[in-house]
Amino acid sequence: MIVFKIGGSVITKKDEYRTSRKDALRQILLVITQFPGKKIIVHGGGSFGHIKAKEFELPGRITENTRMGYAVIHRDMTELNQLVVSMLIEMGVPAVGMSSATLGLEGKISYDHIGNLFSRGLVPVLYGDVYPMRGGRFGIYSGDTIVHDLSIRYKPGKVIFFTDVDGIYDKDPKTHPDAKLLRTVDLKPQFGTIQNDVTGGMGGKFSTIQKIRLHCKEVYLLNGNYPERILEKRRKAFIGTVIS
Ligand code: ATP
Ligand code: IP8
Repeated sequence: MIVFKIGGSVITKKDEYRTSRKDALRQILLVITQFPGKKIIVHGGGSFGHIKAKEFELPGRITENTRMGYAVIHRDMTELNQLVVSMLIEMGVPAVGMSSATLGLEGKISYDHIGNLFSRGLVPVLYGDVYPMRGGRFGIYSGDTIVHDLSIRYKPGKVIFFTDVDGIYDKDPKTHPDAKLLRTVDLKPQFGTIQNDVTGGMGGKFSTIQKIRLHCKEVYLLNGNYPERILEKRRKAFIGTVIS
């Protein structure tokens, strides 16, 4: 089984509210469909999630403001999910969207439901979303955390992350032109903060990947603007980061 995480940084314009990058998304999905066998697809929020989360101060306590934020973000994330699902269906994939807004109060996905879809040959498409927490709060369940939970449950052979950069660099490549792509990570990189991101950006992703790694053989990070790079069979020629 392979788990794919399609980053909001590549399928949306992260600083333009609710703006998708349909061509990039289509190219990524075309590559994903070339992988035989069982797969689960997860996508992030980009400008459909993070901008309003910041504006409405989510995650946070339940107030009139966060209640409205919850509704807006769930609507927007569902819209992005439907775009992903519709493209997959047009490609002949029996994809089914599933929100983490239906999570239990502990913030855990219903694996039973995923398993039921899975065992019937359907392809679940999950996404980062808001969810109700215990203790009078609303939470945000990041797509990266979903990938972690799925990894614990399914122990995938590979986990593949697509973002808008070539992989993990020694420092943020957007602000440091001399940043070096790390083919594998054996030092602690520096991570830049991202303005429109409430779930930790690449630094948060890196910590989650360390945990994912305990449950799967290989984690790949590559640029979703060049998704075909993942099809390169020779490990040395692959442009991206591999953590194994
Ligand atoms: P989303 O959470 O919306 O799904 P994503 O998972 O696609 O987004 P981001 O969380 O936006 O991705 O992280 C990608 C960004 O991380 C890049 O645009 C890059 O500028 C930034 N970044 C910061 N530090 C680093 C680093 N050391 N190596 C690589 N990218 C970095
Ligand atoms: O983009 C969070 O998921 P992520 C989505 O994978 C929201 O971190 C709602 C901000």
